[in-house]
Amino acid sequence: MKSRTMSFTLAALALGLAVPALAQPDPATTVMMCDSDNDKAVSQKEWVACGAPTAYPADADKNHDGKVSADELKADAQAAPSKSGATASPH
Ligand SMILES: [Ca+2]
Repeated sequence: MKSRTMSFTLAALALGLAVPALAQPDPATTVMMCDSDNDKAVSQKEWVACGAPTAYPADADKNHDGKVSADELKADAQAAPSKSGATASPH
């Protein structure tokens, strides 16, 4: 029973360590890395193609143009920090 708990803890730790490391790039970097057609925004197709560690943030697409810009990602991350994997900070 104890070893099962330990395994779970290690798995959770591994996930906790891996995901923030990949999710950490700021919105501008994410857009720069995933924007393959250089329109300064990332479509769902581009998002998936660049292997983003989180699901495409469709709800960040505030102007509903089918892609998310760095500004939209930034606003979305600030609205829900836990969703992007970012650690909540006091500021
Ligand atoms: Ca948009």
